[in-house]
Amino acid sequence: MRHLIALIIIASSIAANAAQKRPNIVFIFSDDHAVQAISALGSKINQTPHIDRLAKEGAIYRNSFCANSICGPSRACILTGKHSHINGFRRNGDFFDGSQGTFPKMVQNAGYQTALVGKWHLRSNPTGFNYWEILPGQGNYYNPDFIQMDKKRKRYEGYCTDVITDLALNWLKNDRSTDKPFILMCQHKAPHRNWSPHPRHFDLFKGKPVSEPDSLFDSYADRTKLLKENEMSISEHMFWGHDMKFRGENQHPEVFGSLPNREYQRMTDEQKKTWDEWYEPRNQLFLKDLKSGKLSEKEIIQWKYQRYITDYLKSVQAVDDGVGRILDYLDKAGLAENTIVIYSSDQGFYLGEHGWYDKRWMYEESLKMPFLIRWPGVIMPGSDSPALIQNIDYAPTFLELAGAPIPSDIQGRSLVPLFRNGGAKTSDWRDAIYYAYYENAAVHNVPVHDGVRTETHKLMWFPRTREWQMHDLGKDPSEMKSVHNDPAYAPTFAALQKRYRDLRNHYGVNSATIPATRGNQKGWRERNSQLTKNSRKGPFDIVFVGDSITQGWEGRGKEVWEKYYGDKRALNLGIGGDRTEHVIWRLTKDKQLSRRAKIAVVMIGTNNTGHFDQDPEEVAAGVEDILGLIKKNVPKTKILLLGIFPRGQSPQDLKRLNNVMINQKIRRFADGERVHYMDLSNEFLEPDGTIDKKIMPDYLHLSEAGYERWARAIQPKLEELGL
Ligand code: SGN
Ligand code: CA
Repeated sequence: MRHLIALIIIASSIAANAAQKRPNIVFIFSDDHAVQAISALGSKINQTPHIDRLAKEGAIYRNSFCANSICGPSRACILTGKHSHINGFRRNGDFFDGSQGTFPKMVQNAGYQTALVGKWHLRSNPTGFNYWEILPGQGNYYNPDFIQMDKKRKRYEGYCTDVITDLALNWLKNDRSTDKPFILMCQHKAPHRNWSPHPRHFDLFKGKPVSEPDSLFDSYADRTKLLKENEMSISEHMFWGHDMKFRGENQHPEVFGSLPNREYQRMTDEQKKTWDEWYEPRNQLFLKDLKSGKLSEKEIIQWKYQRYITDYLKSVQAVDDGVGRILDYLDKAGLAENTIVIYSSDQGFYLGEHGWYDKRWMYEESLKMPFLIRWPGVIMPGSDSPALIQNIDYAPTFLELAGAPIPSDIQGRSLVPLFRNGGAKTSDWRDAIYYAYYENAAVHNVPVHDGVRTETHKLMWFPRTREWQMHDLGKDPSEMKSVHNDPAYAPTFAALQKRYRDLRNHYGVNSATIPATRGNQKGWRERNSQLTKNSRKGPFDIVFVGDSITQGWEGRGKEVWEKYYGDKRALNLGIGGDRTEHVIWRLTKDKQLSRRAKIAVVMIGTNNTGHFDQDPEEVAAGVEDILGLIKKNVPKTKILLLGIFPRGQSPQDLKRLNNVMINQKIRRFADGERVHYMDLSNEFLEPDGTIDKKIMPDYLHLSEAGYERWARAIQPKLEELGL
């Protein structure tokens, strides 16, 4: 009994201490470090003793996920606590709006010092940091340049992972003021492609080939047909110099892509010498075997895998060394006790699973993010949490730790209640996470998809092919066979679909408003760039914005266009098949309609109805965003918004009914000044509400007579608006 009381007193004094003194936070964050390459999380192929220390002295979160498995987006989710479609950074190459609410600014306001070193990759400069020093873009492994706070670049000779650790330690030791709590974000480039190790790790796997994952030779059967379109396979998408570290010209274009090793080009002569001494003899040996023809296709892939995985794991090793140095310093400086240390990485990575490197897909290996945390006195050493956590949770967690208020529009949840609960789920914790990947038409050719993951199952949706995919993670942890069609899983499938719909609602995901490119389709790509070019010729008297019905002014509507607009400066911005989200993309990304136009005629949305039976409310929001963009991009332009034309032969046509409802909503966007609205339905409908083929041959697109009616109907309004 006495012991118990003593324990309670100690425990409560630890808690009181923690409450009084706000903890420091060291957030060590790497790039592309998969959980399969952390020994504390079950790696079978490497040892990470220093990262493992966090697990021993703190907690691991096994069910830790990203919201969008790609670099910039993951970082934007972390900074804002919001999903990509809300924080606006959906794909690499987007520009992060650093004026929005981010946790660094908020903890700074709450009295924290904030520091950031290493990879950033959000294009805009960091905001909310007392000190920052970042890699430009992806950064380099050897002799990296860093952008300084005065925007100048500075080159550090040495190995990037070590340089970043040095800079972090230097700030801790020399630059911060000791009278305030701090958060330090130490963000490595490693082990990102092209996986360039430090010489001290060259011999790490000498004579010990790394074991291969079971799915290295995945045939991509029994899942979405889009799997086969990937361009991230070890068998086909490894580059001669860049990935495989051969020198000179690609001697085997039939086996390797051609791209030189740019890291090698950055090395000093001495670094090159050390590098060559290790790589060259091994390369020559392989090339000799390859030339002699004695290697089977399988053996070549196996060699590529070994080269890839060993370089990757060696790059990881330097990160682990860096974690060790930081933990040592915290011990020595007496900071360990009141400093929370977190290790994480922007997303996971394929280490040969499904035959891949890279990430992006919603499969476990890249959906997962490592999350290890040590918080002496609060988190029980050795805890292992099953709770589903996500990178949108980090911002609210940091805010709570700093004693700052958590804004109500943050979508993630603070993890602090879990930390205080021994990692066990609180009863109100989430039962599923939502994931969305948006990079259509990008490197590695992974399709847009989204989905949900519960503790036991995963559901994915591929809009391009309109395919569902579902996995029972207990029975099929490697996700080799979709069971969405299996009758035995019908109730689970229905439940997951409901969870998917509800979570999309919960997080405000409306694909009609999320800019989307169709750049993976050649025809679209070509027309789009043509339109972008045409739009530069402005100013215009009149511009038509829309889909195939608008594009048709160049087809069946050609002569009518000539008659009505031939003597005007008129521009057609219609692309067949476009939905609201594609027009939004065009108006933002390609800046179509950035030149002055007197009048913009907008008619869009029938494809949202036709392809997905999308909810009228959602489509209307897409139209509203388009109006907003035009208003913003081309001030003074008057907008003539047209109700979506009727479709389908009969008035009972379900898609037509959807359009009717959308029109009921969008008519309200007219303000009588900038935006004017007209519904032309009566021009195209017979008295009984049917459609005559003479007007719409396919009950969707207009005939020449149809275009005549369109032009005639809007002419008075156009004149009123100044045409
Ligand atoms: C680079 C890599 C890709 C990688 C992306 C995104 N190619 O483009 O393999 O998927 O970065 O990575 S490379 O030729 O530059 O190595 S991310 O981590 O920044 O999202
Ligand atoms: Ca990354």
